[in-house]
Amino acid sequence: MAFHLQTSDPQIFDFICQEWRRQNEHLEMIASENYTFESVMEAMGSVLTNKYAEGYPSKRYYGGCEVVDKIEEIAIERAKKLFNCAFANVQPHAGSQANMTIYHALLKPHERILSMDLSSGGHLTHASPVSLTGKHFQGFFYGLNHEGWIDYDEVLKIAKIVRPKLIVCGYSAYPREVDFKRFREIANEVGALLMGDVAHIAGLVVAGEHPHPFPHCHVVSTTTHKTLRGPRGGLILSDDLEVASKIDRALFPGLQGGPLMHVIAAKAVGFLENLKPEWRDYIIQVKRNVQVLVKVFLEHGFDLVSGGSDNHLLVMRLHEYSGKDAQIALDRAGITTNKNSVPGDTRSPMLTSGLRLGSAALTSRGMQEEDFHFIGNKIVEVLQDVQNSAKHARIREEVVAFSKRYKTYDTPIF
Ligand code: DSN
Repeated sequence: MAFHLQTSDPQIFDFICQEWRRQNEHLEMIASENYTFESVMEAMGSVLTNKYAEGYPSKRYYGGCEVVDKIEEIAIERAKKLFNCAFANVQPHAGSQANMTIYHALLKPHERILSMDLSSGGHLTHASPVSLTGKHFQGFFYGLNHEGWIDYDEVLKIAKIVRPKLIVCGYSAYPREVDFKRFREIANEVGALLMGDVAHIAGLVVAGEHPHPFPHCHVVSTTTHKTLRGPRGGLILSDDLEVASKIDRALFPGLQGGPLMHVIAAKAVGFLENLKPEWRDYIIQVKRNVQVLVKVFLEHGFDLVSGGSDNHLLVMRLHEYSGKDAQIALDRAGITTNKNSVPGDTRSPMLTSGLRLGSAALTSRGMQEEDFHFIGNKIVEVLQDVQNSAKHARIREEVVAFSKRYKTYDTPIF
């Protein structure tokens, strides 16, 4: 197939081909990444990118929005059906914007947010001091107990002292289930609103494979690309219509300008996939595949935060070498992961003492338990000899040969 890009900008075309090859040949184990559907990429690469549509369906600031209005309405309806709630805003460009919108809608400047600290698995936009969210609002934090679990009594104790306006639950690196009901009880006890950031677990939630944030959360944010496997983007959901109208105004005109209609169409396409009965089969496989990794790592004496996993990811606590060393060694072997801080980490965020691994992307390529057994053992071989580049290069040959057996996409672009 000939592509316009190939002749108009061969340099960028070549880099896209290189990245396509990388995605085919490597084992993608970053817990927040996935291989989206071809249909999603087709919608994203469409003429919809040309259209400005500031506002909301039937209330736009531009003419010619009759088609994109229908697309956004479909995306909203599918999101509401998927999450079984009364309101969805499909316009956030990313999860960060979704979170900022929620704070902008529901809090006044400098009001208090209580969330999990970064090193325990929280997110920058959960009022971390280095994020705008931590400068405009006051962030207070809870962590994990020594075994790596949320201690809900401890959260309540902190909430009683802090008296936050908003409590955030839902994380970037927490391998266990979130008890939204318990969080709501805590929020009620201190008169706080409860926000669920389900970016990592959204695919599991809609499959019925993780407890649901509704009816417990007042508002929920998510990304659409991680375990949902849709396009890169954000989404805000609520069952409370008072919260909903504040969210719409806070997002536009409060925070964003023109919505990305090509991405909104792609979100709709992704949601349709998530609504299919086979979505649950995929998520069940994602969870089974993580369990294989847990078993292999525990058998080889590795230290896992909380001792295991209930979801799509696990976090390994490293002792003799850093997360950075582990990530680099695995990169050399063709296995893509990310270093991650762990509770009580004494190394800097650039080094860390942890490694986060997820199974969603490789499960999308069709890999199953026996494949994850092979992968787990390759990871062990690398980590048992983290400085041995020659050994990593040999493992890389095996990994590339193995990886090529599982298709990603037929063509580098559409
Ligand atoms: N970058 C995402 C992750 O890796 O979890 C969070 O924003």
